[in-house]
Amino acid sequence: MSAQPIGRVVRLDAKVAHVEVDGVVHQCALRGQLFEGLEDQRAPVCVGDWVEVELSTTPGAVERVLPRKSKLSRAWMREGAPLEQVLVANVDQVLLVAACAEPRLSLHFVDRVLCAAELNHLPAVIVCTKADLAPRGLVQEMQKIYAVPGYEVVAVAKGKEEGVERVRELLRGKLSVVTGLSGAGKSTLLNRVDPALSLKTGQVSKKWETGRHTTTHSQLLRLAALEGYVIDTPGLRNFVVLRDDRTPLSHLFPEFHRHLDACGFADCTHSHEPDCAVLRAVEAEQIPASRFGSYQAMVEEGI
Ligand SMILES: Nc1nc2c(ncn2[C@@H]2O[C@H](COP(=O)(O)OP(=O)(O)OP(=O)(O)O)[C@@H](O)[C@H]2O)c(=O)[nH]1
Ligand SMILES: [Mg+2]
Ligand SMILES: [Zn+2]
Repeated sequence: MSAQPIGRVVRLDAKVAHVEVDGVVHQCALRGQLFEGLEDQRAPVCVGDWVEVELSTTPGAVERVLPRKSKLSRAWMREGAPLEQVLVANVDQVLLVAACAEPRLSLHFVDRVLCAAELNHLPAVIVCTKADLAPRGLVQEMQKIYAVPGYEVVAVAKGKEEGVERVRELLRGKLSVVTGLSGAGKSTLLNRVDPALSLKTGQVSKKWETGRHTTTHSQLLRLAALEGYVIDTPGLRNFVVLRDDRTPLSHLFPEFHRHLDACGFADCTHSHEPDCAVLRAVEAEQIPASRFGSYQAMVEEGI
């Protein structure tokens, strides 16, 4: 029996996976067997997946998804029980694009995406776009906050090349996913990194201060000059971290780690307990207040 060809999913429409095999993209249906035993999953395949395909039929078909090296997922709420929505698979890092303004910067959103990256052991970098629209001191404040857990913050401003060049360096030789709120400037940033991409970009609604979901599907793109790949994704509206039972939320905040052993109770939730080393560190400004605020909000969410 000859081995089935293997390719990578570069785009996914409702029921069709675009799979690149040896440089050629084939449209493939999803076999029913792929859905078996995946009741806790929103979909069996995502962009970035390596898959076995059958190409002798028309259309071709995805037969099997190969084990994932990494993934970035979130909770997809349906009838109360969260499903896992794997946004992308097999990426090396997360580029989290957060606009300084239009749409307004949400540190809660930033921290949730960072937690999802931590959960999947993916390195993450924050790119603060629209630095030209930023209130004074905002970029410096972001850099100060995220230096504590150890995330790099790159600022990108209209008309300035500096940050874009740093982003190119970060993307070189890797497969990266670019994610963030709609209208944050993900596609604009990628066009600046490599103008040959010619991605569609959109306006931010003045009334609602939200993007308009200009990018409608995830797409894996090659950065020829950088020998790398990126996945441009549709903007998210919100982000709920899908937690596993083995990882306490506090473990997803790197700057909490060195304090955890010093709490009075072994099962301290770092919310109300006396003798809590995390709370002490927040008071001593060793843990940024905004990070602790995000932690508390996620604890209250209780998913
Ligand atoms: N002033 C300023 N505007 C920017 C910057 N980056 C992006 N924009 C504008 O922000 C708007 C949205 O940009 P997009 O690149 O379409 O945003 P996106 O994140 O891809 O949005 P979705 O595809 O909807 O998720 C466009 O009008 C861009 O021109 C920037 O650094 N400065
Ligand atoms: Mg876009
Ligand atoms: Zn504690």
